Order: sequence, then structure tokens, then C-alpha cells
Amino acid sequence: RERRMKWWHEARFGMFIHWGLYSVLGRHEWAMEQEGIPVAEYEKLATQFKPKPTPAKEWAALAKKAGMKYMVMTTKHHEGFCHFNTSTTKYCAPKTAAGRDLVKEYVDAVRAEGLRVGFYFSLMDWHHPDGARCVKDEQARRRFVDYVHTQARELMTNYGKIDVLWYDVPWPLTAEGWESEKMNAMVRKLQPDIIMNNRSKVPEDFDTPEQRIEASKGRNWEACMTMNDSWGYHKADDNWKSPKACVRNLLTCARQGGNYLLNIGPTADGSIPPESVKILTAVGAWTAKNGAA
Ligand code: FUL
Repeated sequence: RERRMKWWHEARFGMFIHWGLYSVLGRHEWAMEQEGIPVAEYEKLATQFKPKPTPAKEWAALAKKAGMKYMVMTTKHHEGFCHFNTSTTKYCAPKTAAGRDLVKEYVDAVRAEGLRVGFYFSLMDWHHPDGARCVKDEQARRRFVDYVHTQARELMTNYGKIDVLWYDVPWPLTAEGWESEKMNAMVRKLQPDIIMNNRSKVPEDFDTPEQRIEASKGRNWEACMTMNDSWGYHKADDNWKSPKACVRNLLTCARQGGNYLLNIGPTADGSIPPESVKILTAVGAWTAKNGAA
């Protein structure tokens, strides 16, 4: 494990990207759930999700400039919309208005900057009809777990070497329910050097303190944080941290032996909010002078 994790420890600093149909709304990546938007209505957002050409190139260039060494993009958030081409559903970027595989585009852009590639993948899924009832109905669980494992297999098969798999929110199942051990063994077989987080209810390689810096005893860890108070693009959230605060967080993580995963929430067309560009550019000026760790 330590051999596999060497680059990750040296990296220290990564970019998190929360991007999805919720970016069209510009409120919250939980809007579907928080506002009780029915599936059929929420699905219509896919007709408005038309990113400009290769926004990931802008993200990757900014990440590099900021001194970040890896990136982690939402391939599917809780809303269930897939940025990748999948055999499991039509609810994915290549088969809707976007008209192309945004994961492929992202992977190419990240590699072109010489950065490491990470995939965020939500287990919880509000779109899939079995996503909630799987907890009470064994047939539903079987279908849903097959669905999720197939998507994980696609992500681990179709994009070359992937460096990080960042699971999220295992609600409503247990590790047994998700068949997490089996899923993660499959992932490792396909990607022997991959680094996995702890959110499939199996500890795996690293812990994920969220919106706080907290060293894990005897465990690798990465603090994920936002620059304002939102993960997804949020029009009204202007509570931006200063570049100084971000540098301070980076240093605190580094000093305590952890990584810092700092989030951007691009708009629906893929543009990075100007405030985030400003902050990361200033952080980059600092890391260029002092080094990230
Ligand atoms: C949380 C999610 O519910 C948030 O939307 C976000 O993705 C964060 C990183 O993880 O648990």
C-alpha cells in the first residue's frame, strides 16, 4: 500500500470538481432532494446541460497553476446523471444534450497537464427506481447493486489508468448490501495501483474528513473543502474564503501529514466561477514560490 500511495502523499494538494445537472439550477447539488423535485421533472435539466467545448482543459490548467497534482471529478453525483458513457442507462451525457463523454474529455485534459486522474462516484442514487427501495426489497437490491457495480466496472475499464476512486454516500445499504468488498476487489483487479477512499463502508486506503481538517490516527487522510460554502455551483453563495485561508489550510494539512482536496463548482457550461479562478491563481503564486509542502 505505501508504495502505491507514494505519489499521493507527495502530491499533497488536489482539485475536487462538482459538476452535474444541479449546476444548471445553480442552487445546491442536493436541490433535487432538498426541494423535492420529482424525477421526471429533474430529468428535463439534461436538455439544458450543454457544456462548451472541453471545459476540463481550463480546470486542469488552473489546477496545475495552483500547484495541485491531481483532480477528482464527479462522474455521477447523488442525482444519478452519468457524465460517462454507460450501458446501464440513457441518463448520461453522451445520450443527452451534452452529446459526448465528459469523463473521457476530463481524463484527456488531466493527463495532458501531467496530473493524476481521480473519479468521484456516488453510491447513493436518487434517479434509479431501486435506489431507495433496495434496502427493503431483495430483488431491488440485486438490480441496483448490479447497476452500480457495472458502472464501477465501466469507469475502471474504459478510460485507461485511473489513480483515485472517490466513493461517496453509501446510504441506504451496508457494506454487505453494497457488496463493497467484492466491488473493490474488482476495482483493484482492473486498476492494481488505484487509491480508494473510505466511503464504500470499507476503510480501504484513506479517510475523508469533510469541511474540516482532522488528522486520522494511523490512517492516510485527505481533507476535502470548498472555497465558498457549496460543492456544486451556487449562484447566491458569495461566502468566499481568502487565498490566505486556503494556503493556511494546505499548510495545516501538510504539516499533519494529510492531503487537501479543494473544490470548484463549475457552471452548467463548465466555466469556473471567476472568484475561484482568482483564489486559485493567488494560491498558485504562493505555491510556486514556496512549494506545496
Ligand atoms: C457529501 C455529499 O453529500 C456532498 O454533496 C459532497 O459531494 C461532499 C463531498 O460529500 O457527503
